[in-house]
Amino acid sequence: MRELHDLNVSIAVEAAELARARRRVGVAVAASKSSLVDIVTEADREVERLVVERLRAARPDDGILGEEGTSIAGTSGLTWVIDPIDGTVNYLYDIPAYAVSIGLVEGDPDPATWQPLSGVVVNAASGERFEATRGGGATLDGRPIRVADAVPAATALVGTGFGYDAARRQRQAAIVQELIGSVRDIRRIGAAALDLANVASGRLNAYFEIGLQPWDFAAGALIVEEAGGSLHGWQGEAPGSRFLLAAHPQVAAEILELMAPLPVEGV
Ligand code: LIP
Repeated sequence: MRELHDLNVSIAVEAAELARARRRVGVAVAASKSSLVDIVTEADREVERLVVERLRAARPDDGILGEEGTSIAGTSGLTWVIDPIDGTVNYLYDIPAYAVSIGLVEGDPDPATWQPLSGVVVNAASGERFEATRGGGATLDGRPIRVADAVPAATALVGTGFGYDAARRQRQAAIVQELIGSVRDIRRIGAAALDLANVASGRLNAYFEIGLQPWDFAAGALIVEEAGGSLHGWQGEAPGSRFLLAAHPQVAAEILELMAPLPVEGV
């Protein structure tokens, strides 16, 4: 396990350096995906290519799932789940909140069944490195991290996010409108991997989002759990695209209660 995790860390750090170097010389939109505002840059693709190349060389029998299209079935029973640049819109606007996120899971890259083993999230702008191994705890730049102590929801700082479809964003905003009066405040940081890292390091009391993809949270979810936090899906389901909440277990219970009457299913 140590060897696999060290491989994850070294590749994520190298990938973050590439993303940072490309950011320095300027970034352009290469294409849009699910909507006009769901953009991909050439750097997203280049960073994914680098990560895949390194993994294929070191671990030819493993599977790989990447946001920018990589989908390789493995024979080893292990799968790497990659978001080459999470927070791509921040990256385009040079807002220093974008990250390389690499998770290693046992089983298929399906959040309902996978067993996360190793997770690394590197903020490519600041260089901060969040990491965890199953049962090994979570660290930031090598120092142990823990979720913040439990607080009442009324004083909880809550992160969230919005999708690339305008109508969906309006439905997501309606959920936030219902919740915002019952918590300290809302933060929209723009990168799920960093939102999860912020929960794990006590910079947020909670984070929830509807509509995430497996690569957005494959690494960050393990980092939250290993920092003493809990992950929740909607109405007892596994955390996933339909709904994901991360927080200290007590804070999560209160926020789930607050959100129970809200039209989350329809988002
Ligand atoms: C982003 C997520 C973020 C979400 C954005 C987008 P991307 O991922 O990290 O939480 O709100 O809509 O999905 O597209 O930058 O990799």
